[in-house]
Amino acid sequence: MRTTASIGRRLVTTAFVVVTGAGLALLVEIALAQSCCSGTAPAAATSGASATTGGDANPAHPQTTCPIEGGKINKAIFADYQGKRVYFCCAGCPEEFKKDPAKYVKKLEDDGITLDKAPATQGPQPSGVLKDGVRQVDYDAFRFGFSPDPLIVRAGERVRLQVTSRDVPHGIMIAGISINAAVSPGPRKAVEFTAPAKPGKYPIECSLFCGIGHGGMKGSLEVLPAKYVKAMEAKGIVLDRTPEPPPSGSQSK
Ligand SMILES: [Cu+2]
Repeated sequence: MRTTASIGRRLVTTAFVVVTGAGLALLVEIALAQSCCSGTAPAAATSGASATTGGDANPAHPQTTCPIEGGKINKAIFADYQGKRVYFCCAGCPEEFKKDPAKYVKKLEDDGITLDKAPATQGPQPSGVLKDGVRQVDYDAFRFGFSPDPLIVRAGERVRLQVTSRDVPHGIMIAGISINAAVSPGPRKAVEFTAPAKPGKYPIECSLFCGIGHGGMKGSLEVLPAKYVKAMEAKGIVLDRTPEPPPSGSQSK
């Protein structure tokens, strides 16, 4: 006798696909809900913020059907394309949509549908907080690793690590940057450097023998391309999760 316990379990996966072509940054956020068409997933509160900047002939109306399968949309399943949000009926639909998003968006809009605006999404987040133009990050060394890992900063910015060790003395050495700082348990100590102008991953190693796992004590510095940061900011996407307290609820430069 076989028993199949089917738990109504829903899993939402959010995948970011950032494609950067020549001068074209395309951000597609796909949210997949495994509760396919039988979807009992409660549709997110509909804040029908459909602006009416549409054409002349077609009276604008919000999206109600899936452009892929034609079913009733489930607002938990969507993809963002060029600032527009497209909803689907089934978990598999976003995959199909991704093959030619422009085609589906055009079709929807040709049908007089005003798509919801995609909310500003966030890409990879720089670590720590920005304070007086300096990125400040509490950075821990421990047997046998570093935290946060990766350490994420923007190209060319000034970085101040407030370092400490959770156990024994370590050393922080970052490839490509003339940094080799001793780190001891106790109060945090500031270690400053300017992030490389060249984006990419820079290995971080412990430079002080700290035990049997010393050789494997590695971390990485991830430098976000200035171009990427600019492109995100141009879209009104604020990359800092914890920016300086804004002067007045406005978005900065
Ligand atoms: Cu170490």
